[in-house]
Amino acid sequence: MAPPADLRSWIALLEREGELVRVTAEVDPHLEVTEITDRTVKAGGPALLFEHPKGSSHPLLINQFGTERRMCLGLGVERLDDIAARLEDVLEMQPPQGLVDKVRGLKKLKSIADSMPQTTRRGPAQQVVLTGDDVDLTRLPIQTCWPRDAAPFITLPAVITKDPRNGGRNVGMYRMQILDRNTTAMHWQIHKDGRADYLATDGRIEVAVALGLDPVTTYTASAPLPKHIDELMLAGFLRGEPVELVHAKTIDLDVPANAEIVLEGYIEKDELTGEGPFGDHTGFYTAAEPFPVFHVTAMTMREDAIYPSIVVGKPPAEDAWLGKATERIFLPAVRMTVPEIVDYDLPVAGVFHNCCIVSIRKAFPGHAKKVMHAIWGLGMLSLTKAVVVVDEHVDVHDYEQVFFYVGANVDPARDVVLSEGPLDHLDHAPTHQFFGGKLGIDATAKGPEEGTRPWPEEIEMSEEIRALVDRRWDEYGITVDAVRNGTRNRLRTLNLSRAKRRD
Ligand SMILES: Cc1cc2nc3c(=O)[nH]c(=O)nc-3n(C[C@H](O)[C@H](O)[C@H](O)COP(=O)(O)O)c2cc1C
Ligand SMILES: [Mn+2]
Repeated sequence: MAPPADLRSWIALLEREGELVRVTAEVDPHLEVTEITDRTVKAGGPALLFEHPKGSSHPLLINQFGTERRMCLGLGVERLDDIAARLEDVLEMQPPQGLVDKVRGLKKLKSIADSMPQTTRRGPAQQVVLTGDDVDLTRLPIQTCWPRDAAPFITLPAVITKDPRNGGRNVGMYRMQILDRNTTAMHWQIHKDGRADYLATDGRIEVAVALGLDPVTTYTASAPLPKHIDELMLAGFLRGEPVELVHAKTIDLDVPANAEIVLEGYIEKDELTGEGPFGDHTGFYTAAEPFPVFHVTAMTMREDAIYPSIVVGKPPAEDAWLGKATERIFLPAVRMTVPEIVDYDLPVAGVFHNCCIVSIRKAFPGHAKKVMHAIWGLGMLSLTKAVVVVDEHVDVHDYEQVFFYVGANVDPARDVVLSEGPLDHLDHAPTHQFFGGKLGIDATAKGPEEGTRPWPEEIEMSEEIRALVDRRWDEYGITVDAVRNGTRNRLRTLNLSRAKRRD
């Protein structure tokens, strides 16, 4: 099934699938929406369309990505791993062998060529054009998420810039603190591409912010692509059709034609403002820090535009599934660089950068340590604070199993690596911001060259007896299903599923 073409068809799909509740009661975007959403997300509940947010005539959509099912619906796939398979196919293209191979190769190349964004003359995003004094961000139902937040924040934007050196486009998701009717802060963290575009500017950089996109394009704004890759190209590839762009009204940038709302404007190189505090996905308030000021020169929108939002906070929050989508979609790219990696898991409770569990096909002494250092050198994964390495047969998504091997296979004097490196901009734990300690735990089985005594054999029942018990099961009169299948009563992968069981 093709992913939805815009926010409206996405909302219609959610409604048809029983995945959306329209809230008709008047609700305050100041804290009240957060409390409702947080309870709904943690219970695995539906997307919410607040039709009458207090103080605004624009409806507010939230929790569109709050469950695995909705994340998959939004990306148009059955399972998140299906996307990885498609990407792997393209990434691992080999020179074609025969005619059939050539035709297949051409199809793949076409899928890449068709991913490039296309420009059109008109788009619904510009049905209404407000400039000058008519620009007024307070028309939008922008949430103040948490009690100590400095102001209302735009939380689900796709921020578009061009690299002043080569014109390459970048799209990223960066929170925006409302300063007044037509200015906001721009939270470009130190490791991000948006920040790099800004730093490469002499004076002024033009910026466009798209709000209310089709789910694929919204997702790609959060995807950690290398600097030179346009996020809109990934969006086109995932959608199976190009993203359509229209030229902005007051600046020289193209913006998604299907957006509900677009903010056009600019940032001056050295104009900074105090940004924060903001209750972020770390589960803590991030302290106030200087960030650039965004001046809005035009606000364009659809008639009856719908404003999209997201609440982050203590995990699990709605961003859990955006992160899980990235984990799954980027596995082939990770494997391209480190092919011995079988799978990896970034626990939601570890807010993605605090912990990475990785399974490897171990082939030589010290291999687990090699992989730790590879992770600490790989794109945004380099910010990972703790890496746990297990053998290929361990299911990295089964935390009980992982914990078993960490307990059973680790001699801390031999298997723990303490290192140093860059850390997430928002990590409050390190003594210095941006930089600090790294922890690696090698929970693989050790070989003789790694200086150990002979490693014992793991307990496994013989195939023969398992087959016998399968055959005879009914004779035993034990009726518990889980026991019959020999499956352990596993804790499910994500904390989200545990929350779901509460209802
Ligand atoms: C809901 C949400 C909010 C985010 N807020 C910020 C933010 O305020 N600042 C930031 O630098 N990154 C933020 N991120 C992460 C970036 O969107 C992500 O790192 C992305 O890859 C940045 O794009 P870039 O690599 O092209 O700069 C956020 C992600 C999500 C899902
Ligand atoms: Mn980027």
